[in-house]
Amino acid sequence: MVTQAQRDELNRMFKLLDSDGSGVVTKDDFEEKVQAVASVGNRKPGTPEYDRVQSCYTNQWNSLKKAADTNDDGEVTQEEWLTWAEKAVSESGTFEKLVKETAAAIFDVMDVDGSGTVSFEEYKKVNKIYGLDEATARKMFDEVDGDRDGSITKEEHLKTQDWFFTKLG
Ligand SMILES: [Ca+2]
Ligand SMILES: [Ca+2]
Ligand SMILES: [Ca+2]
Repeated sequence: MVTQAQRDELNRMFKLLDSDGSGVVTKDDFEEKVQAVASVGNRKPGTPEYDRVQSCYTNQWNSLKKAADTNDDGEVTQEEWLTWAEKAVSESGTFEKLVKETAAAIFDVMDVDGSGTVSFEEYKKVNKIYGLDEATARKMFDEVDGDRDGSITKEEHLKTQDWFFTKLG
């Protein structure tokens, strides 16, 4: 069983996944993110940087489809998402593993120059794609940047993913 707070959060995640707002999550939603994210670092098709972004989102879509597209029609509906995600949340470790894998992949995408850390400039640009304004991005960045040195390491980034399980669990 999941709590109402967890269900609200899962619904919010579904909306984030549905980039084009069509009401279902399909490969197109991930394609759209590839274009948007690649444009941030001026990563052009054909470059290794672009391939990195593309494979990140292709993998995310493939895992999601495999896990949640129960009737195998290439669309993950909100119902399919909730059915799978609620089950995964109640099974210890399953959902956590997916969230962490996704978070790690997103970190690599945010780290435009491949320095191993994410600066506020990088963070701001990628989060803009997800509809966050600069003030909100600043607030989130400061929360994630645990040692306040002005950059986010992968460890700091992954640590913040625990909130879903600790706060709502
Ligand atoms: Ca969609
Ligand atoms: Ca489906
Ligand atoms: Ca830091």
